[in-house]
Parts: sequence; structure tokens; C-alpha cells
Amino acid sequence: MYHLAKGLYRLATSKEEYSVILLGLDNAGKTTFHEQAKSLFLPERPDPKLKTVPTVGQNVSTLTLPDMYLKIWDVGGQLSLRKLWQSYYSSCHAIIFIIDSTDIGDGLLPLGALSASDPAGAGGGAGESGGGGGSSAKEATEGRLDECRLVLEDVLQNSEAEGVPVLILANKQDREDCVEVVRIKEGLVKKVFEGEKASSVRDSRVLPVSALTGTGVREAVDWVRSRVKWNKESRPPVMR
Ligand SMILES: Nc1nc2c(ncn2[C@@H]2O[C@H](COP(=O)(O)OP(=O)(O)OP(=O)(O)O)[C@@H](O)[C@H]2O)c(=O)[nH]1
Ligand SMILES: [Mg+2]
Repeated sequence: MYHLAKGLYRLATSKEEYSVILLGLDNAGKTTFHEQAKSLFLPERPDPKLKTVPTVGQNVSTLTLPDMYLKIWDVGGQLSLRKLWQSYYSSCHAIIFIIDSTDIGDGLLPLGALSASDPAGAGGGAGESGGGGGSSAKEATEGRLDECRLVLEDVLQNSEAEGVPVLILANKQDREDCVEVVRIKEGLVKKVFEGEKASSVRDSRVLPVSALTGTGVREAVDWVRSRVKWNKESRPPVMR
């Protein structure tokens, strides 16, 4: 009887738990984003710790959303730590890849040269067909555009991450020297997604954020929340 009651109680109180991993180059803003997400979604609403230090190892927290627990894994982005990322792929339900919009140089296409298909620059899947392209995008000489592209390609090509929804955040949009989200989307993200294996179908999106001010953080979490549910047959949640 006790076990039956305990089982029923568990059933009534348990929730689905999904995991999301924060990836991106060192200094992109992963830990800052994590801190803002905690301050928005943890019941005690802690003040975000906005003075961060480079992450060595991992920071983990579990957000309690109305319909799920969302476990956030914030890992280090330094070169020597990136090889550890792959150990998270098989158990994650979504990936948030954070780009420092002030550190990808000036090699992306100017705004006027981009397709008019998505003037806001933030809508639609990252893998939609469309404009961008052109040899000038290859001429990035400053910033970490090439490094960022290679690292993102590497994440997408990993078979253990196949089909996992990917949210790309163009971070640091509060800074005057940031590259606009539309240029990042057309000149970097779309190209990487177009190069993805044709067999790999996944949900993706590019959103502008400022992890420091918190702008766009709630929208980012909401996107992840909806996509992990849509993808739950492929990647079932854990019940907690
Ligand atoms: N202006 C501005 N600065 C930001 C933003 N997000 C992060 N930063 C700053 O960027 C620096 C690095 O931020 P972190 O969150 O520690 O970066 P990280 O991606 O966790 O770095 P690693 O742990 O080394 O991989 C810090 O000085 C942050 O204050 C943002 O949206 N705007
Ligand atoms: Mg960090």
C-alpha cells in the first residue's frame, strides 16, 4: 500500500527534465547567460553574478519551468576544454551556441548585400535557403570569425548531436561595436548549416541577445523549451 501511494505521489508530482548545453568560444558570454537565466527562472530569483571568470569545468543548474525542469550545463569554451564538450552530446536535448558579436571581425557581408528575405534577421531557421554568400565573406581578417565557424561546424557534424535543436545567440548586442544579427545569420550561420549533412534535420534559430543586460534571455529559454518538447520522441526527457 505504501509503495502504491508513493508511486502515485511520484506520478502526480514528477516532471519531465530536459538538458541544454551552452557552447561557444571562450569569452562568448555563456556563464553570463547562465546567470541571467537563473535569475529569471529560479524560484528564489538570485541576483545574477555578472562578474564572471573563465569557466574551467562546468556550472550546472536546474530551472523550474511550469511544464518541465530545464537543466543547464555551462561549460568552458577555452580551446583546451572544447574536447570535453562531446561527452555532453548524447544526453543533451538542445544546444545553445553563443557567439560574441563583437569578436567576429569585419569580414561578414555589409547589410546592403544581404538578401531581403529576412530583414529583421532574427526569424526562421538558421538552415533556410537564401542569400548571403559571396567571396567577400571569406576575407575575414580580424576577430575570431573563422575559429567560430569551425567550432560550430564541428558541433553540428558530431553524430551524437544529430537532430538536436540548436539555438544560436548573437550575444553582446548591447555593445556599439557589435555585428548585427542579420549579418551573423546570413554570413556565418546559414553557411555552416547549409554545409551540414543533408540527412541531418534539426530545428534551429538565430536570436539577438545581451546576456549582460538580460535582453532576449527569456525568449531564448522559451525557444528551447518549445523545441525540446517537439523533439521529445527522438530525445525523450528524464522523469524527475
Ligand atoms: N557588453 C557585454 N558583455 C558581455 C555580455 N555577455 C558577456 N559579456 C562579458 O564577456 C566576458 C566573458 O563572459 P563569460 O560569460 O564569462 O564568457 P564565457 O563564454 O562563459 O567564457 P568561458 O567560460 O571562458 O568559456 C565578461 O567580461 C562578460 O561580462 C553581453 O551581452 N554584453
Ligand atoms: Mg564561462
